[in-house]
Amino acid sequence: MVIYMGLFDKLKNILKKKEQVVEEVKKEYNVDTIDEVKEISVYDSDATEEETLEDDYVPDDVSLDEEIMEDEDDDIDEDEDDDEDEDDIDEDDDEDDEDEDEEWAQFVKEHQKVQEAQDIATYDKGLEKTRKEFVSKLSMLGVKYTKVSPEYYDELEELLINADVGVNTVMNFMDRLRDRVKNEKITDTKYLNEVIVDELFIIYVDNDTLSDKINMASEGPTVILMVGVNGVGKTTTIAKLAYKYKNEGKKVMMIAGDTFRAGAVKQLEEWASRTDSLFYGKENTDPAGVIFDGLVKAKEEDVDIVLIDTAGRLQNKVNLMKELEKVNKVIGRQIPDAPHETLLVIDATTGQNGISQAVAFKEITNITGIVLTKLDGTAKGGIVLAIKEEVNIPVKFIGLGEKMTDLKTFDIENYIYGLFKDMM
Ligand SMILES: Nc1nc2c(ncn2[C@@H]2O[C@H](COP(=O)(O)OP(=O)(O)OP(=O)(O)O)[C@@H](O)[C@H]2O)c(=O)[nH]1
Ligand SMILES: [Mg+2]
Repeated sequence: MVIYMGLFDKLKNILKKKEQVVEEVKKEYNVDTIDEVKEISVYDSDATEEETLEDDYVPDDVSLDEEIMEDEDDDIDEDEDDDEDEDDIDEDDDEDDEDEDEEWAQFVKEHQKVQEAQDIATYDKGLEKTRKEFVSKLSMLGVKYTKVSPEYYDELEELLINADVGVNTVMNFMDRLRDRVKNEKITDTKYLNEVIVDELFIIYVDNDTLSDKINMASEGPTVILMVGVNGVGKTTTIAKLAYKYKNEGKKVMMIAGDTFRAGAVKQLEEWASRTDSLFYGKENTDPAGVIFDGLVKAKEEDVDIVLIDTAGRLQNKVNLMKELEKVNKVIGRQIPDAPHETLLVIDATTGQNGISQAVAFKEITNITGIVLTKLDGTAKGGIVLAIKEEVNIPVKFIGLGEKMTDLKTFDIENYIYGLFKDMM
């Protein structure tokens, strides 16, 4: 039996440190909000973080395929030129590369702290609705009932369920809470709030076999397959991921495996061009075929990260399973061990429905991680905990807004900070 006493104090320290990072960066850059610092960071991409992810735009140019072909020709020309170059010019190139590497390393270091502050600020902002709803009500509850009572428990239970923590999770949680109240002889609800935060945190970190790391290929392209029902945010998440990996200096390609929905291919193509990623797609064809051809290209182009979009219809489970089986087979034939990740995208605003989707998808294909989108649009941020306990697949990314920079690696500490910072 593990005793978790004192965890709350540790959490408090973590939260204090987060606040410190934000304050330090604000001071360094002499700004009032971290948002203003964003202007200072430089990203090597056409798309700015201000760009939002509308899904209703009409792309002005359709023939990106041709562009990729042209790029390829350019590359070949360059290669030929290189061969003709003198040796010393090659060396100069190497030195230039080293300088560039050093510059890049410096840049990364300088911005690491800013990035951390930005991450914290994004969690803070993106979880505002949940914080306002859930946490402020929790505090109010402590004011309404100063002593623990059956009525207090009832209202607490309702609060948690409304925050989409999930019925089973809530039941287990309430049992543990009652035990602790009994064992630790807690009567004061103000102190109980600390125990609640403690226990919610434990739900997530307990039995910590879940890794939120993205499984990267040791060699060759890393293939990330995105699945999920209609409108959850698959395509825009691909755009955000492309933006993230481009900023990390990776060569990114998007493959349009959603060949059914009108406009889906063009939508992705537009995102490829905005994020300066390579693109492969054809409308009205078999997704597996497109993916096959796309992966050939990805290998030829020595791409680091391949992001594959898929159609989101779950009208028939058997069909979807067959489709995904076929897609997986094709991917595995092109690149052994791929897909390296199959990310299920869930819309947090759909609450328990999202949990059901996760359960259904888990049955038909090997989901390696979850992307929880639109957390900014809901007061039901407790869904993160429900996913952990009821689906047991790690949440790898969360969407906290519509900007390119609003997709964040899931970080339990930042999440706890975003939820409970006002309580500390
Ligand atoms: N507020 C907010 N909106 C988001 C987030 N992620 C995605 N969206 C919006 O959700 C809408 C649907 O996103 P898409 O990426 O087109 O969804 P999809 O899963 O590809 O949809 P289909 O291709 O129709 O299956 C868009 O308007 C996005 O801007 C998020 O984290 N926060
Ligand atoms: Mg889509």
